[in-house]
Amino acid sequence: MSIRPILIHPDPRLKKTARPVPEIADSVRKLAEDMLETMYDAPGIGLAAPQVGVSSRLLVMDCVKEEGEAPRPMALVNPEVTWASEELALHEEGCLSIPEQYAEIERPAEVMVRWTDLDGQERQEHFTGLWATCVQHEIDHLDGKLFIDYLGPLKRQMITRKMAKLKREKARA
Ligand code: K2U
Ligand code: ZN
Repeated sequence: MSIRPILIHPDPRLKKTARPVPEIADSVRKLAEDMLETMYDAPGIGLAAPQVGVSSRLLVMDCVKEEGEAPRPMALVNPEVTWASEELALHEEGCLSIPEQYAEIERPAEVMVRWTDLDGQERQEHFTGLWATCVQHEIDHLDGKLFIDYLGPLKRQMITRKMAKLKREKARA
């Protein structure tokens, strides 16, 4: 298991549409394992492969936040939203690729997602609450979309400039 560096916006690799995973090889299981370790270390409750520089349709998440509740690490390969509720929900979102920036984002409150798990089994689950927000945030990453893309152009530009400055300062350090 290894912790992988997380790409920081702006980065063209975060804007690419990721390619479907052709088969569940051991390399995919290893990547998912590394992504979960990287996510817990961040800490975060979700992580998509493009965020660690791999342009493949794989995401991990564990949105269990209650202390004492057993963690529920999930790895979704080639995930697809097959149904989304009309009802919308507003949630404050952040992103491990856009550190320290948060905004209220509106998304369908509930989604049905179909994916292949690491055993190669087809799965389908109905997500609500924070799980629904998170899985939609992660699937957006697979399509090269960031939560700031839902903001107005001025706010998005301000955040992008702030991140670019942060990266320049880090590069100088
Ligand atoms: O994709 C990522 O960057 C991981 C996000 C996922 C996420 C963002 C917004 C809402 C739900 C999930 C990170 O977990 S950011 C840290 C975080 C943790 C809890 C709630 C919001 C943000
Ligand atoms: Zn994110």
